[in-house]
Amino acid sequence: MKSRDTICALASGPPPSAIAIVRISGSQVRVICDAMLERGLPAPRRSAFGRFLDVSRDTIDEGLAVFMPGPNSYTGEDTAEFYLHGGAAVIDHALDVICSFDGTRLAEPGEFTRRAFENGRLDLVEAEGVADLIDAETRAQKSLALDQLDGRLSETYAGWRNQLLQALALLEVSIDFPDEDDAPDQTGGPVFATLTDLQSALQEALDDDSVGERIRDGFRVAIIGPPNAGKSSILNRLARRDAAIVSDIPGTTRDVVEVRLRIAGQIVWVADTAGLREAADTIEAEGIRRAQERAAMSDIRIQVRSPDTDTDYSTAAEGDILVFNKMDLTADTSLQDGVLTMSASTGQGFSVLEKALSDRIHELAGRTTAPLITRRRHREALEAAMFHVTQARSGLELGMGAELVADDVRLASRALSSLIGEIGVEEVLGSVFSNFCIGK
Ligand SMILES: Nc1nc2c(ncn2[C@@H]2O[C@H](COP(=O)(O)OP(=O)(O)OP(=O)(O)O)[C@@H](O)[C@H]2O)c(=O)[nH]1
Ligand SMILES: [Mg+2]
Repeated sequence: MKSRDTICALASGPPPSAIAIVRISGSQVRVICDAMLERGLPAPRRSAFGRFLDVSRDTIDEGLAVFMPGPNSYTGEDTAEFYLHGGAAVIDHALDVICSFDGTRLAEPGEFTRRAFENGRLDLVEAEGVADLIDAETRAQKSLALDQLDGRLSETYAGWRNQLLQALALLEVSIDFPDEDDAPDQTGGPVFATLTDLQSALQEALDDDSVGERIRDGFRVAIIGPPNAGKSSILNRLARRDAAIVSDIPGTTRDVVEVRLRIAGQIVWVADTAGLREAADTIEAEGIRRAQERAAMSDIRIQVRSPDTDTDYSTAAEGDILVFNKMDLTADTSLQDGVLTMSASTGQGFSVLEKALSDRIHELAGRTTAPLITRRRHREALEAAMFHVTQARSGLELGMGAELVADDVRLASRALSSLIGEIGVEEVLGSVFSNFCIGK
């Protein structure tokens, strides 16, 4: 059976590196250590220095080995780590020898963590936290991942699920003894109170402006406005490189040109878009459609106008950053309040735009309502739970029977159980773990 195989992988970065860590997990770990380490299996959780040998007793390398017996290891199985010199030949030799043992093979991406999950060492939300921690580039992403990894998020979700299970138990009493006074399925009763609390907790979690998902995946900014206003020039200044083509021909940018930047300690995707006007041809029309779509899905829009375009900002929404570009071309800057004047050519006023953008991102990222949803999967599960909690609560208000209400409570609790990976997750597991790196 595949899952009973012993697995091994390079757990450190690609060679050459100062040190390479080769990780092994499974029932063959003791046998492998015994055979490959000149001094045999080390004492549990103590590092042991010595030579690593292949089957012909030739030296693979010298280094440290640590043995961590299951079930108190990362995967829950017997695990070993070899610390070798980080050269490609050393690593290949070591992995070849390890894989020559019976039932031993190279691990698939995320397979160590998948075993940890299957052996109850982590729940699914925590396992996703591991992947996010490894992928984290910003401090904000890192602390989000750590909150998830240390179980804080899972605790909240499991707590809500437990409240639902208690409500369910009470409803089942009502189903079994329908004629009791003070039946729990009354609007003044404990089930109603629980559902009311949960409804507002779930609502608060869902009304988070997607801050967690944005910190994890990046905030989105769109630069929009009429042709020739200098949108692409502004993108290039923000990116500090010539990411988009600039020309004096109106309608130069046709597709969305996106750059990934670091602003206010966050990952930010800034998109330059096609100038908005009556399109000259079908390609431009498609570009404009994409521009509008990108603007609609963005967290922040930079509305650019210039002396050679209209200065109408009436299509701007609240929170958009309004920019009047090419200030070097005009003395007339009688503009509405709050418009930033700048020149993408000379750089004048550009730092004010950068500051405005950074402040806005800082403000959006700071809108934290705990717990933060970090993935679409989580949002969908919480939305399903919210739907059924709301149904159950209005069922009670309408005096529907405990049986019908119990059905919704059960479905809400199932949504939360699947979120933390307790039930019905086989198809989810594949997609979660395939995004891990090998060796984790
Ligand atoms: N004088 C001056 N010219 C500018 C400034 N910003 C951009 N330009 C020029 O204006 C022209 C249009 O600039 P782009 O950045 O291509 O404008 P755009 O808004 O992306 O235009 P489209 O892609 O056609 O929608 C180019 O010739 C730029 O060099 C500025 O601040 N001052
Ligand atoms: Mg352009």
